[in-house]
Amino acid sequence: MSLPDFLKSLDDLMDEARKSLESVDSGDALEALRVKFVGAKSGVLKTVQKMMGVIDVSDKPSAGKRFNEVRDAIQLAIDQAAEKLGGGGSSSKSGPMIDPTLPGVRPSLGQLHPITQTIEHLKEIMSRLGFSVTEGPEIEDTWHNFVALNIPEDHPARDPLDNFYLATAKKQVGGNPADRDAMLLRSQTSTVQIRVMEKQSLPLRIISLGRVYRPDAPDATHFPMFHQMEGLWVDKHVTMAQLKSVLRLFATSYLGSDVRVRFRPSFFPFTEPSVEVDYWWNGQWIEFGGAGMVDPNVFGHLNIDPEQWSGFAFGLGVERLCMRRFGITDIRDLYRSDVRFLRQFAS
Ligand code: FA5
Repeated sequence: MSLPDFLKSLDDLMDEARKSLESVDSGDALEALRVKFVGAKSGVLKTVQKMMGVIDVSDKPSAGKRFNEVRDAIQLAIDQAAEKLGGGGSSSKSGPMIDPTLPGVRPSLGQLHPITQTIEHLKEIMSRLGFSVTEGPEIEDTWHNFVALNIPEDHPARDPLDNFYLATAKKQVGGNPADRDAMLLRSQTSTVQIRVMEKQSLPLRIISLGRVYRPDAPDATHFPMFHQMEGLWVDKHVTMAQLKSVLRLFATSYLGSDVRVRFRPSFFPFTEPSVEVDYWWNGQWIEFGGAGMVDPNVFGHLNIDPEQWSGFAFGLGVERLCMRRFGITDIRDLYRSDVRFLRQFAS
């Protein structure tokens, strides 16, 4: 075949493809044209390409160049026709056309865990009562977790069976978990009371929310890792009456004005007097925290004069508050990571 004949058949092919593609009016018809012109096995372009085999060697470069131009132009015309019909061009040649009248697929959005929602809510209530938020480390030394909190070395609360001492830290200090320098996962957020009084000047009014760890057997109301909200108010003339007012105000803001709260005499080494705080739920009293007036011995550890300053502190269980608000009856459900359960508590 001569070069002029070959170029003429390419031009004819281009004209034919353009005309048919201009008037195409459905996805099926377009697909038929695509197969006809550029189909990999028996498309017309394929047949024309084979004809190049009989062209003179010296004419091959010009024939090949024109062939490529025509192939690209036809492909472009196919893509533009697909675009006009609402399809996605060459990438969706064999796929279904989009039907814009169908309802969309709703994307699945994440949401905050009920505990995170509770923490945010508690912060918001307490900041309205004038408390600022502070943080402390989850890995603590025995000074902040026990000694400064007036928990002596022989106190059962320091027992290795009741705490998560860290093996690496124990090794560093010679294997004695009661050692002042031993490290452990903090068993209460009261550690933050000490850290704040070490650093900040008085008066102060803070809360701190975070994880604490105890080797408690899991049941409906206990988990080995849980959260507490610690509160501390130190000023001149802070009284037990203020402590009770703040906790009542907190409880009514969080649980509603019909909540029943009671204070029971109790004992904590770092507060004197001490109380336990309960709310009424599902026909029984549930303990949600401990509280009391800061013990003068704690002030003594921090060189704060108890004759001049007084304070109250409280530590509340965040899970118990969360469960009460969301109607969750088993704390373990919060940590099963079952999205079907967690999705019920959309923020
Ligand atoms: C304390 O941890 C004291 N630090 C509270 C405190 C702070 C007293 C400041 C005085 C002044 P207690 O061990 O009772 O106290 O724990 C406080 C609350 O944490 C409990 O009332 C309960 O709501 C919650 N809690 C305790 N253990 C668990 C557990 N294993 N799982 C879930 N919540 C728990």
